[in-house]
Amino acid sequence: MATHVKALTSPYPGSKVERRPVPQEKVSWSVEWPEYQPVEYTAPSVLAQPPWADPPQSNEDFCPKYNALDGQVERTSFEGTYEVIDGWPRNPMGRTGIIGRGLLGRWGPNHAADPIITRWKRSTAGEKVQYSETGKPVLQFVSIQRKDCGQWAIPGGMVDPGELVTATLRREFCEEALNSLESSGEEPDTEQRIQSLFSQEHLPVYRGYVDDPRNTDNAWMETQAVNYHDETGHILDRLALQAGDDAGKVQWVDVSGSCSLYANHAQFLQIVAEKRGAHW
Ligand code: RP5
Ligand code: MG
Ligand code: MG
Repeated sequence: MATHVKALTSPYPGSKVERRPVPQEKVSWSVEWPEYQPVEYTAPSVLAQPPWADPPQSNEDFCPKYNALDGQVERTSFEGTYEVIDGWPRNPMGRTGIIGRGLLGRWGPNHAADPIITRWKRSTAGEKVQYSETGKPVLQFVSIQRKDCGQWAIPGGMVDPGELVTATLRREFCEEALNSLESSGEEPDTEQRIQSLFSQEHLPVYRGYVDDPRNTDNAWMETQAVNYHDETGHILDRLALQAGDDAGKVQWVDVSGSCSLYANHAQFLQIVAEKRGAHW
């Protein structure tokens, strides 16, 4: 990804804050722009210092180790070494029109994981459905509707400090698409089905910067997107999808070039479609 687009949109999510407009040709830090005056914004929910957020830079006890594993917090970037100017980490993709952290908890990279769960679209007779013009089979993926913005997305979430990414992928899918946080009496074979889905050979899809609308000059999203595919459809056919946590709705969605999704999630799905020889 060369640059960001959604990370330049206003108002900033969950607020009335307008970003300083940044023309595409001035996004890169290598372009001199002495008049650049970004607005500062860190959401009240972050300033309240919940456990998932760093303290303010002004806190004397806060000595983050940037570009390193800082205790349990991963502060390295998939995009290489990022600059830290006067103690402020700098977005590796360039200017966003906002300084501070916005809605993000961490200064620098905020690491997430995106589980892309797929199956083939099938007719009622069980045949794979092919797209008429290309003759390619059609993939479906589990999509959630985010409560924060109403956009459809991959059911991803933040990697907790010290958590293995494989655990985040599974946990977020269960929380957002199966409502594991609230479901009481689980079907006896649910656990077994989840286990077999996530223990299969998986396809690494993407690692790096996310063009997330919450990004700022000093805090940004990065992710690892991984595809777990149910080739026969028999693992997932009896898993009841139920939205939970920060997801308001969940459903199977056909993978295609007309998918309009949160951040740059559609790009991740395009990679999956290409690697699996599916319609896009
Ligand atoms: C996106 O935000 C990532 O790709 C991931 O899907 C998501 C993680 O944030 P939350 O869903 O926890 O808000 O940038
Ligand atoms: Mg979540
Ligand atoms: Mg989420």
